[in-house]
Amino acid sequence: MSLNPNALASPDLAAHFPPDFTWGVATSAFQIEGAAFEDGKGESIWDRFCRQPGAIADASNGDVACDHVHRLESDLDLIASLGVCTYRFSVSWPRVQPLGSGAWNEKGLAFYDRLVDGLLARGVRANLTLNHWDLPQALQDRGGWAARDTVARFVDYAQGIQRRLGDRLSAITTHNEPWVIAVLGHEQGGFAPGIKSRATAMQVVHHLLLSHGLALQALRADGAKADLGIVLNLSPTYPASDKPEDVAQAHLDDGRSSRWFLDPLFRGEYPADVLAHLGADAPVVQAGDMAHIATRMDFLGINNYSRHIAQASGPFDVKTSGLPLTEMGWEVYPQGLTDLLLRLHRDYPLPPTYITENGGAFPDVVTDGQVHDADRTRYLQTHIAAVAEAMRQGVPMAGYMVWSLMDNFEWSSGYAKRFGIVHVDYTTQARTLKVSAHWYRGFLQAWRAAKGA
Ligand code: IFM
Repeated sequence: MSLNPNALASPDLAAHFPPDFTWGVATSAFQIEGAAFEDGKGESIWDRFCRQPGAIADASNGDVACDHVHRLESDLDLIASLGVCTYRFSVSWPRVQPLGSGAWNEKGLAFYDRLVDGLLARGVRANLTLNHWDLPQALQDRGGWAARDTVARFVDYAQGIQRRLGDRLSAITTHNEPWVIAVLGHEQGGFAPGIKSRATAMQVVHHLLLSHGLALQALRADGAKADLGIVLNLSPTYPASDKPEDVAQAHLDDGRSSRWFLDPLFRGEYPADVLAHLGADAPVVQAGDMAHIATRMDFLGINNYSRHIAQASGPFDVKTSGLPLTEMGWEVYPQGLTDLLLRLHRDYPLPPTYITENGGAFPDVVTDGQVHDADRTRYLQTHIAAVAEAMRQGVPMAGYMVWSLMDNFEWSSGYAKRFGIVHVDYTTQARTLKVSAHWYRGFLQAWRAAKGA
């Protein structure tokens, strides 16, 4: 990387980013909202999954989470205080359409009205994700994402949200991390809805991608004002050695986790090598589906946290380097983000591209009112520098969003893993800006100063 460590000081790093770059923080509905059974909200698959014994490490759930629904105004003030350009959040589908079809819940829609209006009133853009995993349980009872009918239900939901909020949104993301929904939720079963079938998982991918493409078409036909796209979780994959079998394994792993999504979205076809690998587990594809999936996107969102090192035999992921690991056991490797972006730019016709999530879980404690998260601060600095380097080499980067605004419910890990730049005390719901949040705010001030704003 050409940026030297001294360039990580805020003004030097900020100077690498153009005035129209979009800086943000991100969350998702289930992870922060709470109010899980209030004001007419329906049950989601995560509400149900959390109640399965052993599903969540600390046996917790999203019933209260960060109590965001009841603390909306002060949380909006918190977001604005950071000086970000945008706030990436998701809508809880069962909060606005409790059964996933038919009747809408006015109280749920009104909550998101207040959220969007509150952002705009504070000079922050609203970046909305339709599906960050909390599918209405009523739809799961009818087959969930494995059922083709859910595609039509999703398009209807997307249109309903745009009708209500679309005039005030800067971006609409269809799905967050379809790989996680499919593979962790339907192949490995460690996430909701807890199914363990590779064939089901691959059908789920297909229906997610199809519903994405059809939603984009429907939203545009309805006069979409917001930019439309999808968010993928992508990690660069490296072979553990230059042995041919490790190189082949890396190609296959990359195929299953990245090309399986990128090829249909950008080329209208599933990669032949992965199709052959899947055999009878490959999805059922109907005539015309692939063209719908490849509907032009206004942006691509990428969530990146680490890299993957592949080997033909032994554990799935190799941890050899001695580099620091986050609390999730994920290796800190910022160069991987530059490598990933360069590779995507080389292989696909990228639209404006955003890092929609990046950050780390570290064991933060409040001491004398302060959280000294030097690890996270360094993580953010080095990954932002990695984005700058990719831009310098020509990748069309348009924005960067920290995961996460605040500590929250980390899915099957419960509340023990803290990703926030704002600390949450779950007993009192007190929010405390960590040193990383102070750094990010100062960095954004430096960026604004550099652009003369
Ligand atoms: O918390 C999650 C988020 O919901 C999706 N992307 C990864 C994050 C950290 O695991």
